[in-house]
Amino acid sequence: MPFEEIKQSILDGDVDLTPELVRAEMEAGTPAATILNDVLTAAMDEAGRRLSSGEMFIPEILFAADAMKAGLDVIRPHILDGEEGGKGTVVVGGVKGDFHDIGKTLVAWMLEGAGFKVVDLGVDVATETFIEAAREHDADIIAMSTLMVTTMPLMGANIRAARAAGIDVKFVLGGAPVTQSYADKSEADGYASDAPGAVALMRELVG
Ligand code: B12
Repeated sequence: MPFEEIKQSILDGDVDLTPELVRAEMEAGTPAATILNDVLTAAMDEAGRRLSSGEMFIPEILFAADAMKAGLDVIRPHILDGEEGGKGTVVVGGVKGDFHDIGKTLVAWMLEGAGFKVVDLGVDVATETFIEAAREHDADIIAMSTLMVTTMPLMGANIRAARAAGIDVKFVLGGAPVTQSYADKSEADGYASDAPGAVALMRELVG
């Protein structure tokens, strides 16, 4: 079963075999979105499960993340939907103290593919950096990502700080622990649970 083989190569942290297998799967006609959701993301979910259960440790998770990114590189040109309609500038970043970058990067890529101008600040982004970048690039949206409950409150704090600084942008939140109800409580303008949802929401917000 090729899907299982690709997942295994990610869990093994094999940065050479993973892109090779993903390329073969693409050539066999499997849609990029299927590979993204059912294989690459599923493999990272399994890595997370194994991390929680003590079957995998942080260094192995890092290798798995690198293998997943090598697979993502192969499908990157195919997950950009190229549809018209993305307009506006989005500043994207992971909040201070959070180094998880895969989901945030995927969101940034898909926004770019949808026609948005994207300023990707990376991860571990300080409040002032979000604010300065939004000013400098005259952004329409600040999109923040976090994967940890410990750093999640920073999202609300960043929104309050940016509004207090007089920044006129919309705020979109995302990342595994984030929920619509947290976004509402933080007075964000929106939340999406995945990258395609992020694109649809931001199209609506700048529409
Ligand atoms: C890979 C990984 C790592 C790697 C990160 C490598 C990298 N370059 O990113 C490393 C090894 C560095 C790491 C470190 C740690 N990790 Co870690 N990690 C993961 C893991 C296994 C996978 C994350 C991932 O990449 N998923 C795949 C991507 C595609 O999914 P995603 O990020 O959720 O993104 C999607 C959506 O959420 C959404 N999205 C994401 N961002 C945004 C933004 C916007 C605006 C929108 C709209 C949408 C959106 O769209 C994305 C695409 O569909 C998760 C477990 C899991 N299943 O999530 C744990 C996990 C997130 N890590 C965890 C923890 C605790 C840590 C550590 C503290 C170590 C530890 N003690 O376990 C450190 C913290 C380091 C730090 N300060 O940041 C916990 C967090 C628990 C919690 N809820 O608070 C998790 C859940 C594991 C667990 N079960 O305990 N980790």
